[in-house]
Amino acid sequence: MTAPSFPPRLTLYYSPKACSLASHIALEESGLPYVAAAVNIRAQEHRRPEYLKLNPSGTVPALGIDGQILTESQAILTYVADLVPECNLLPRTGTLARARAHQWMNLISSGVHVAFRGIFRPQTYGGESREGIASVSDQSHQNLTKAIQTIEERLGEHPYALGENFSVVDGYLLVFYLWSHDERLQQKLPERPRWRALAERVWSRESVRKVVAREREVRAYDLPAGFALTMDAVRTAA
Ligand SMILES: N[C@@H](CCC(=O)N[C@@H](CS)C(=O)NCC(=O)O)C(=O)O
Repeated sequence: MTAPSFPPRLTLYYSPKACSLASHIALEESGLPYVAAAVNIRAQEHRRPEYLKLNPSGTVPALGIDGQILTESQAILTYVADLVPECNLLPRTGTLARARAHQWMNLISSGVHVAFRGIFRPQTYGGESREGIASVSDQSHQNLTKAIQTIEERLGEHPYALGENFSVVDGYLLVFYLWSHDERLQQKLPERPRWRALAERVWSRESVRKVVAREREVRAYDLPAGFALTMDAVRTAA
């Protein structure tokens, strides 16, 4: 048997401003070579037979690794971080800090992301009836409000989710901070000053601006006030 090559051939299938942005940021931070392949959900590209053949779940992110496919943000973020231990994108395996990272990633995936899905696409959980949609949407706003309170409590006075240093968790948190400014939100969300401060810190990273600029060339999505980005400035920096 031949040993796996290093670095593996990596292809990230992403959609602009989707949860795949976290994996996109992690790859850019890793410094590893990778191909970024856009699968624009708004254009229904995730339902194309070519993509479904590659990734039957039809979701993003999906990471091609030497021809195999890995899905689920938490798995991808962990895999990428472990490819480059020298970048400290996650704490070492076996430490409490590592478990804390998974605690965060699970909260984001099963709490925050799921609440947003219930708001943006209530049919997923409530079916097509008007009552089902209204009930899921309302409950999801409540769940999101609770998740925001948890995020604010857990961040405490630390600059990053895991304490003093940037990790893949912070890129994951940035994605949903951007979502929390989406115009489709019909109810006011609680103030979230700590989450905002973290998002601004993450936004100041060159890797993040580069990735967002790349994604916005596929679909020019809105950014919250204060997250200005001119493509010319990013191209000059790149
Ligand atoms: N649990 C998965 C969720 C993946 C997911 O739902 N991705 C969305 C984009 S944010 C998607 O592909 N939606 C298309 C669809 O469900 O049809 C993860 O965290 O990676």
